[in-house]
Amino acid sequence: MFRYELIHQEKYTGARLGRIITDHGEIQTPIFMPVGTQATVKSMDNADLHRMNAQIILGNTYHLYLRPGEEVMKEVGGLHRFMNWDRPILTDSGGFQVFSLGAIRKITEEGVKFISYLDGSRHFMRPEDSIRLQNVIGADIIMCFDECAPADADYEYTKHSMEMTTRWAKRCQQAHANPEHQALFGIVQGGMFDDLRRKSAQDLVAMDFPGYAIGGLSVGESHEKMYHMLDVTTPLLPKEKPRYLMGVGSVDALFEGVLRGVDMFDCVLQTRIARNGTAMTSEGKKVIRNATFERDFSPIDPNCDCPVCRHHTRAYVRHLIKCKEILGARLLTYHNLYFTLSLMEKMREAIAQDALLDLRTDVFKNYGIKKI
Ligand code: PRF
Ligand code: ZN
Repeated sequence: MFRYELIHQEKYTGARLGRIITDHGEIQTPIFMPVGTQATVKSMDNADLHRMNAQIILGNTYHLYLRPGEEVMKEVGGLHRFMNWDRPILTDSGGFQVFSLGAIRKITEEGVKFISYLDGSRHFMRPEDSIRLQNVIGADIIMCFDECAPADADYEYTKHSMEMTTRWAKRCQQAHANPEHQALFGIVQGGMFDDLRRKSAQDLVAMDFPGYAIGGLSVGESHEKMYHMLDVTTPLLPKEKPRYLMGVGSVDALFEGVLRGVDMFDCVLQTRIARNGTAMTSEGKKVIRNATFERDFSPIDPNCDCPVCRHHTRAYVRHLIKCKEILGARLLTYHNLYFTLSLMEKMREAIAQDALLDLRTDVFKNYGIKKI
């Protein structure tokens, strides 16, 4: 059932307009995927997500494995039923979360030993376990279990890590019990080394995955470095398959990724900064929590037509955030996601006209981003 269709490729850039077809419907690409780590996009319900036109959301195997656990997931029949979400879902494999959530860990060829962030209990996850869990969770797109090496890892460490990730990818492919309904993506690693990136991409492409992610970026390296690594990687990926840049979602990186041929993005930035009182607007990020906005009765973003901007003021949202009222976090989360999803829609419209560079010039100027 899973299929990617390339609709249009820009003449002078790598940008692609396309669509992904899954059992739970279509996704227009390039797309941003709101993150729903614990079977919820924090503070948003399904009606909110439909209203903002979220086409696909992301779940995390690591969190769902620890809570509510495999048995509950099995009994309810997967994450779609559990959440009552009927559009596409993608799950990350747990690899990255194990590394980013601290109290780990022994990484061996066999798998990863880690300590639960909930109760300190000991766990072991192998590539086969991640795939079994992702089969039970039942997302439309699932990810290989990988190691995301730190940005400052040396050549030898990164080489071994990348080669192990490729061996794990083979094991993931063999363990996958539901390839008819769940597309398993390979994840390119290789850190900040051109030759390791190329080798990773080549070996994974030879394994013929239905889609490819680019992992191990946005882990502390400069944006220039990240864009360079994308320049090295995306040209090696098959044109007829989707590409997903993991954990990236700032306005500048969304443009630069799309211009280099990336089709899918996810990031916790939008929802995380919302909860601490920051809005993404057409005029750049605004810390709505600041005193400047105490008597500002204009909308969060004058150029946004989301319900938050239509019905509420900066002063009101600031008040809610200051009082730690949960509605404050909710309103800003809605707006930030809406802002990002509309930006992706504008990008899709621009690509169809071979005009993404013009849109970038416009958006960057207003947002206050210097072109590099
Ligand atoms: N691997 C996986 N998930 C990820 C990453 C990765 O490298 C990143 C890196 N930015 C975010 N999420 N499996
Ligand atoms: Zn808005």
